[in-house]
Amino acid sequence: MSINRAEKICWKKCWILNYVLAFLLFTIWCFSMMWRWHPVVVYACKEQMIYSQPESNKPTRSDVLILSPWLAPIVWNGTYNSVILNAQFHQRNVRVGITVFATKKYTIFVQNFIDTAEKYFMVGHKVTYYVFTDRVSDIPAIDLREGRHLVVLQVPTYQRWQDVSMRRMEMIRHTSQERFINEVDYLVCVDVDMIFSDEIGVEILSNLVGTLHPGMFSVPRESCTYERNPQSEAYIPTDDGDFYYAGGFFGGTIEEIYKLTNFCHNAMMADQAKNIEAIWHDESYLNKYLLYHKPTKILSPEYLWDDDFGRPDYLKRRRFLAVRKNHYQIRNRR
Ligand code: 4GW
Ligand code: MN
Repeated sequence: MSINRAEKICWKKCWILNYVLAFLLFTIWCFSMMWRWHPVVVYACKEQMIYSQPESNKPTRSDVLILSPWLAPIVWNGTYNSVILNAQFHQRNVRVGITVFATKKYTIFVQNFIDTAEKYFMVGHKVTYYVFTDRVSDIPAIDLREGRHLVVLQVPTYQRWQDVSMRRMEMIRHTSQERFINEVDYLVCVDVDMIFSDEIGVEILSNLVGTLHPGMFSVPRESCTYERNPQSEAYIPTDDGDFYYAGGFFGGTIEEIYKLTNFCHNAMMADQAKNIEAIWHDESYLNKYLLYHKPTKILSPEYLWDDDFGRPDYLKRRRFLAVRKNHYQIRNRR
């Protein structure tokens, strides 16, 4: 072989090597781009979240109880991380229903209730508002964010206001079987004379949820305004009771809400047959139920506050606030 030919082969080899090298570099670059931009890879990235590590020797709150004696969390600001919780509930594609009753003049509360809920309630999750009313045409059309719906359901008018409040249990029970079970995973049942004024998210979701009444916070059990008549189905003896739960905010899975509302409605009907009505109506029956069927999560008064109770130190956020109402105007006239 002549020297010239050997040189030619050597050059050829070099070119091939260069091509192989360039190809390798290009492949590495492609992979690095894919890692950043490819949707599948991006999705995988999402699974890795950036958040501060929980510190095993540092309690999140030391001024309030954050765990019940049956190990149900009591939800306070500072005790949970929304980044983690949102990712967990998004993974499950969870659907949340929220029920409110607005009969007679209480329809005036609906607009503000929904407007503020759009800003603060379960943002980024699937939400259905169920508005129960006897005045369907009074319910305004409201612009909702993506993934959120409004369902208006016609209900009868009850003359006595106590019946308006108490019959909510019967109607929630009925609708649980009829539609909630097919449409949502969790239900949140609240008063309508309220506005959202700070975030309320998936931290409140659990099998069975009760809320600490802002006016009965840390009151000894014997002073709680439970029903004390032993003849009533809502009766709670003075040496019994854990917390006093508010009638204006409870929740849970549809199955648990069905059981709760079924108990409360049946107990009310049994009392009615004996000509008895518990002292705080549906709230008294709710307290009886939650005493013997312990909630799996308890919401602090951040989740149901009334400024009439002031601004105590332990209250870092006011998430859901009672609207001051003109009782005479709102209740007494048609
Ligand atoms: C007295 O005349 C009334 S009317 C007391 C309650 C009434 C009422 C209540 C009403 O006419 N229409 C109505 O839809 N409700 C629902 O029951 C509404 O969802 C309201 O939030 C819930 C409980 O009543 P409330 O908010 O007046 O009770 P408090 O003052 O204890 O939060
Ligand atoms: Mn209310």
